[in-house]
Amino acid sequence: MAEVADSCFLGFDFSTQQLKVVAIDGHLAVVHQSSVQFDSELPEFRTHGGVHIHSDQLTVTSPALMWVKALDVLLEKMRSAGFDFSRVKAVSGSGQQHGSVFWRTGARQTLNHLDPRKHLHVLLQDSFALQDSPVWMDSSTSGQCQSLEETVGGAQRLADITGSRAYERFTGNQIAKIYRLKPNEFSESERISLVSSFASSLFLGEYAAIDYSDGSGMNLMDIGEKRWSQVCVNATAPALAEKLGDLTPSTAVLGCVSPYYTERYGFPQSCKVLAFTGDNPGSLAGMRLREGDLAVSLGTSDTVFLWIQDPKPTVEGHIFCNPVDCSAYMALICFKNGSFTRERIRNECAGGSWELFSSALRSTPMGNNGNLGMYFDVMEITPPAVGVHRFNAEGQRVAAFDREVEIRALVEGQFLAKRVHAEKLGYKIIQGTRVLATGGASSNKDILQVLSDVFNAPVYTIDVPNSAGLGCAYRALHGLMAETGQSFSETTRSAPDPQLAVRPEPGALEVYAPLMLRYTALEDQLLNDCKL
Ligand code: XUL
Repeated sequence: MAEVADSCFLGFDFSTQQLKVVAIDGHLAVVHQSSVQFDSELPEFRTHGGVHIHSDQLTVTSPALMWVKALDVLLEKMRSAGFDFSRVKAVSGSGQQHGSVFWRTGARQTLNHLDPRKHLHVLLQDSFALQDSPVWMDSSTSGQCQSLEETVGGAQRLADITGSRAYERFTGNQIAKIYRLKPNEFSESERISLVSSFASSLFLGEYAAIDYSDGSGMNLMDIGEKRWSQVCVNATAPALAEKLGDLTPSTAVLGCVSPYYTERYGFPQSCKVLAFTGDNPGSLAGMRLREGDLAVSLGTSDTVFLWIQDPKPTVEGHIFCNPVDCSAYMALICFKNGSFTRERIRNECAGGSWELFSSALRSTPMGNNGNLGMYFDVMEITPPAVGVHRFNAEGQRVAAFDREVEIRALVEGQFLAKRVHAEKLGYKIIQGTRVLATGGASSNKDILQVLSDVFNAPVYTIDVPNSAGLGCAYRALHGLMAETGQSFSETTRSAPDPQLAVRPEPGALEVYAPLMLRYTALEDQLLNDCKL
């Protein structure tokens, strides 16, 4: 298709700390990338890491208008860089999962009539009933979680319906909290979007439906039936279903871009908007995950995800609908203490230098001579524990490690947790298993070496660190091809394969198999201590 070859497809990623875009051509080659950092480029919103942590330390929000302004800045940057918007045939994107945007009554009208002479953030400044959107880092909704599980018939029952037990960051529990604490803002809202469907609404000039995959992160959707679960919606807030709107398959074309983009930036009128989804589902697409692969994303949060056909939800981890194949699912485990914690230890133990951090990993042995650590700077999701816990080879608690030992203990502890919890979800490492790494820290070979050793499997990376944006650019292309019945894997067949980064060191299995058992036992002990 010559027309497709000359075309361009955009994937936006509204993540916690920045907004990014990846553009690919019809041959799947990346032709443009840009980003806007919230803290440094939009300092007027006074965020730290893209968020505001409130004084209770549990409530975490981001200004919805900051995300809108970031889109203005990004599109202007692309224009200044000479990006030719007239070639864009389709856009899609992703957003940090679970976050919610409360649109004020009347915002639909505003979206429908965007004046192309003005910036979006000027046009939409009065469009949010809640200025500060709850985001995935929030852990202030324990009460709501407890009450939802009780109403539905327990944690496992809720997981059977929605793919997850009640989690504090999941959107339904956040909405229940807003309904209770801010009833006026709740009733002033005519639509509640996820960050992803909010972002697609900006492009459509109309409220966009929530897609099945990101919708699975709300504790509100029946993931088998792919519709809102009546019992969950009713338990969350009154008349919620109408504020949530419809759900849509993640592979659906939602419509064409609003005339705003045609007139202001020169997008073609026919440019399609494909359903936006969550950033982890977007990464699954960007990594072109195959059944049997395990993907590890090393970002603000660290996540592990797997492609599964026949899900069996448990009270640990999450099952989401698959973003590229509506008949499949994905499993996801999220670890909140990801790059912030690595950066803290780098600052404290390596003078802020990744080079020194890496050399500490190179100069310490696999297994760290039995020293093991768990570093939960903020309340962790998996396992639900907080604080820094260090154990020496005899299993005794110690207050501190030497700097180099601390660095290895952190990285090993983070990866042991990932393997232990992936295996609890039924994942098995077999001959041919690939660990696919993505996210900021995936560019550090020494960190990847530890990952490879702990999993005793080769680690692959993809060239573009922004896998969610890339995945959504692929999804945008697939959205057009899907009309011809083509599968996602066929559409992306010619994309560059992940590159082998590192292989496990000889002897890794012997070192880490017993450490996995020790880690599991120490984690159990920690959780028991927390309950006392
Ligand atoms: C996933 C999760 C995080 C966010 C980060 O459940 O909460 O990975 O999606 O953007």
